[in-house]
Amino acid sequence: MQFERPIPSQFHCGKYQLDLSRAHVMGIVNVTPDSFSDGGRFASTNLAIEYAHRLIEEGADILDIGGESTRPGAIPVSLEEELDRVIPVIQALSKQTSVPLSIDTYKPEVMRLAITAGADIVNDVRALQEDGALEVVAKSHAGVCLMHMQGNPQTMQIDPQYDDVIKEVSQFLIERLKIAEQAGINKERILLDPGFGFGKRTAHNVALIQNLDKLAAIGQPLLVGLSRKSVLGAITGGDEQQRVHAGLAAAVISAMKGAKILRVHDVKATVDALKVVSAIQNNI
Ligand code: 8Y4
Repeated sequence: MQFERPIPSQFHCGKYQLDLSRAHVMGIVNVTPDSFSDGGRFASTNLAIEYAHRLIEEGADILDIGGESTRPGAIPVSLEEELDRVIPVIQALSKQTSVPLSIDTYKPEVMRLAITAGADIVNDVRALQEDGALEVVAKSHAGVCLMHMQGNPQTMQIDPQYDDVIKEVSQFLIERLKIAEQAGINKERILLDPGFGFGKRTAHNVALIQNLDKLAAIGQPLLVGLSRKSVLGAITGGDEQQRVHAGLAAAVISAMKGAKILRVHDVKATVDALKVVSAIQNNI
């Protein structure tokens, strides 16, 4: 029996070109006062930078830097606050490191200033639907991840409904891909993401994992974020800290169904697990 045939692909993002013949690990760096210290801006900036270096040592291929939580029900932060959180971190890391840096934001002004500060990828849970977002990315050389979400982070988990979740998610992603290309963003710069947990019930998330190969067949590299998410808790019964092993299973299944970038908290464990996938997929 043979595994899913890999689509050879390169991902162009800023000053980097990633060879996606193996799955890559995107490590999550949250720059929020609550996830770090209460010792003021300087302290949280330095803690985020230190944490980023640790993830690189653990084998992260990409770092995803975010200043606003997109968890269900999370409180939005102002543009100024978001910029104050993420820009100094991106500026420092782009000088200190040689891994692509991703900015997790839906705000065009954050995208623009992050790219100027050295960000290579825009990770947008709103798939460039905010006014001006397409133009900011089109004018740059940054890569972009277009993610599916039903509703908005405040209300998306209240009562998600689909007739056919696979069809609806793929139609949305195909439409946003077309619009991004028409705006002048080259295919080589575009990742697609089903957006696990973003306006989806457990059954929707499970159906999307089962059918990830159908989304991969759209032809763009897939980014998958399942790390520590509630679907894993629904399956195993664990709280967030107890979802690491479940997350590894999900990362391995995703990679075997064609996902090219795994957005994770637990970098070292995921890097090891994906080495096994790569060895099997490439007959090593
Ligand atoms: C426990 C831990 C429970 C984390 C929920 C969460 C994705 C993403 C997020 C994703 C892309 C999160 C910014 C939500 N998820 N970006 N961002 N894809 N592209 N929740 O799946 O991690 S934040």
